[in-house]
Amino acid sequence: MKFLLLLSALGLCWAQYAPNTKPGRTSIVHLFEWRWADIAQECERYLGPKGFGGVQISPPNENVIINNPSRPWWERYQPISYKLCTRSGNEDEFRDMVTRCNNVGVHIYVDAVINHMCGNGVSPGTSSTCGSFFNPGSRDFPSVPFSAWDFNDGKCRTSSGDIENYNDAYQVRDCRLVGLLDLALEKDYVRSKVAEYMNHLIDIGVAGFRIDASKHMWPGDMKAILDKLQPLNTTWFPEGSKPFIYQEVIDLGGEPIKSSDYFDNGRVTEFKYGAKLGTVLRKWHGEKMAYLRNWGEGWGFMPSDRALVFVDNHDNQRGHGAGGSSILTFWDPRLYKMGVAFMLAHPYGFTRVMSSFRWPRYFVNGKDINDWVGPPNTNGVIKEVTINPDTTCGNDWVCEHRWRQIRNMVMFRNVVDGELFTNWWDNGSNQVAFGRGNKGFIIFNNDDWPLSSYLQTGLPAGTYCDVISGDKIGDKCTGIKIYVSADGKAHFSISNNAEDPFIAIHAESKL
Ligand code: AAO
Repeated sequence: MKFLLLLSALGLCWAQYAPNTKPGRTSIVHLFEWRWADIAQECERYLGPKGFGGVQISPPNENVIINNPSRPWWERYQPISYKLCTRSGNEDEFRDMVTRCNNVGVHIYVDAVINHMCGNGVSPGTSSTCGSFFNPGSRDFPSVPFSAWDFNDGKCRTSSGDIENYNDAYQVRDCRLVGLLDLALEKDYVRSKVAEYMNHLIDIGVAGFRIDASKHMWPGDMKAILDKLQPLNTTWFPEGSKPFIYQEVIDLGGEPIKSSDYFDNGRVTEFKYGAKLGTVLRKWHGEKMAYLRNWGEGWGFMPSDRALVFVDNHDNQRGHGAGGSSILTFWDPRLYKMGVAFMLAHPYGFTRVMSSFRWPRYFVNGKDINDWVGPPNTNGVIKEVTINPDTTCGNDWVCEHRWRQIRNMVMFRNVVDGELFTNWWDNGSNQVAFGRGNKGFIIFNNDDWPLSSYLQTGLPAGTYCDVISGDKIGDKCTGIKIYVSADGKAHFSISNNAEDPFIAIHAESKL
């Protein structure tokens, strides 16, 4: 028993699996391509008060400036140095953001691009976000510094030097991902430079890292880097806290590299989650919501305590990465809200909400030829996130996290945290419901006919405000009211034509 207690205590302070969010805050939001100044304000004016646990930010280190096409979003995945200056802001603005967000209980998670530097074919010069010189041809990045010794050119055995076959794990780890210069992470010097960058961010006060392109690094090399990291800044975190680590590994099955290869280092992105959920909600391939009864490990997903889950990410919402056409995004708002609500209500995994910018999507032969378009900008300068009187965002920022249905489900997840998955009900088709202990209940109608059912909610008797159609404001409800009787049962009716064909109630939406 004592031994177990000791293990769990060690587990707590040395757990890179724990998201380091404040108690009662259970989700993070990816504010894709936002400026640091806007994130700082969003933490104070919205994310803190609404119960968000943290923000995944775009890569903060210096990247190449790409002018053809004009400033694509993906230029940020081509590092030039580890100086903190990008289109999102400089180091002072970064520090200000981290401090202000931490001070309102919202933590910052950095997208760490450490597998590679910029593309092999980029011209040498100083076209970089801090103006640092670099020469991809001679593998020279003097601002780090990295030189030809620090790349995997000698190790890769494909004729192009690029990854040509995902069925060969050596290629995937030792060759260039789409031509990106592959760092030799087996070298202690390279590991130390990467760790120095990450420790700088930890010093400033970040809470963890998304490790980009983890599939393309040997798990042992990554472990060696993580072993060099210092504990989190004690201004905001308990002494000895480890950074939260979640690794981007695309494992949809069928390739030799598995998510489980990376469990020792931290959590891993579960890409099956969004791909499958999209297929179910779209009712493709004979899928139906009734099959979601054993959602999670029962669907062949990784263990819940290793998973970072999301409905869409910055890649697969625009056809990059993996998942394919089933992925739900803000472009399909009705199904998207259902998908995000299902994710936030269900206990599986640690949840990340996507927050996007709108771009001029344009399909030619099924492919979006504008999939490269960068964030809203004026002559390359990222536009401010303006807030409209109705609390939505302007300047083409979509701000899914501010949609009432999504924002209120983030709160739902906080309220039901730790409660069991209970009271599952389905009609054998696409009408399903489930509860979380005696704290919350959600019901969906994705069938083409109305839903009308009298169901066990598990909740104490009372009148509850549906947080999907409205908000509880004081003792009033601006949406649908649900009456739970003494035996925990309540009647629900949901038209198949409802704007949002689902209802959610929880302990704090009780009137
Ligand atoms: C840009 C240009 C390139 C140019 C390059 C260098 O677009 O033409 O060669 O610069 O000059 C992002 C963009 C890239 C961009 C890059 C650098 O997406 O277009 O390249 O910045 O600017 C793989 C990786 C995964 C990666 C994903 C995009 O494994 O790590 O590709 N995601 C991260 C970031 C991403 C970023 C990078 C990495 C690079 O999130 O934003 O790239 O830092 C299979 C494999 C996957 C593989 C995909 C895509 O997936 O399994 O591992 O992801 O292919 O290549 C079915 C299968 C599924 C398969 C999928 C697609 O769904 O089941 O397994 O089909 O075939």
